[in-house]
Amino acid sequence: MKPQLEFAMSNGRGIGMVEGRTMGTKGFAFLVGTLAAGALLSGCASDPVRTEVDREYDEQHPGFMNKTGVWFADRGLDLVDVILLDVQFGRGFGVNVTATEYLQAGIGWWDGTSLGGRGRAWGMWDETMVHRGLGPFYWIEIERTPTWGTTTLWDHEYRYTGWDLFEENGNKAIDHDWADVGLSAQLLAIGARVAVSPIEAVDFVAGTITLGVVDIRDDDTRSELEKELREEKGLGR
Ligand SMILES: [Ca+2]
Repeated sequence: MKPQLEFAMSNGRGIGMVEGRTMGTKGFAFLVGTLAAGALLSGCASDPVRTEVDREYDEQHPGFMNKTGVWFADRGLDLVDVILLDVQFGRGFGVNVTATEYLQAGIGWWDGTSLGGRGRAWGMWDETMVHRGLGPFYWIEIERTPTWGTTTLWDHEYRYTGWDLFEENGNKAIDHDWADVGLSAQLLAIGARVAVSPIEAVDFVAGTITLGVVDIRDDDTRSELEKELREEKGLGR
């Protein structure tokens, strides 16, 4: 400020005028700065949950090594998610062949206990199931109650009656995703089921090649944290 005034005086101009112009420039710069900061802040404020997710994720997994560990764990779980496999004990009969929900064939009635895994969820669950159909017209009546296993298995409590094709997608508890390929068979007291999920395979590959940026199934550590926070704040997704 002072050197400018001296320069102005040495040029024989009025101090007030130069001072006014100087202040004016500064005022303009201040205004632009304020507007820019405001725009930046309002940009962040448009999704406060995301900011909080970043903060909490950093707090829970500080440093490069921790984040790398989480990334490997997420990829492992994504890979496990590709396979659904269980053995069944109970009563009934049935057979089903699935090559996506658009191409199925089968019939059955079953009431029993399953032991195995539904992706990253492992343990035992009771299941009753009535199913029959051909092609895309496949009717299912299913009720599943987890009884013992990993905590993730408790997300798989499920009940649905209707066309298999019209099941809600994106929910891991459902009978299967539209793209699943697999088969199951039950006879008298025992049964087995095996299926693979191409969608989970795509999720694994996408998470691997994008270093975890893309999470199609919304099931990585960071996505789960975001879901938790949104639920806490009642914002849903
Ligand atoms: Ca994933």
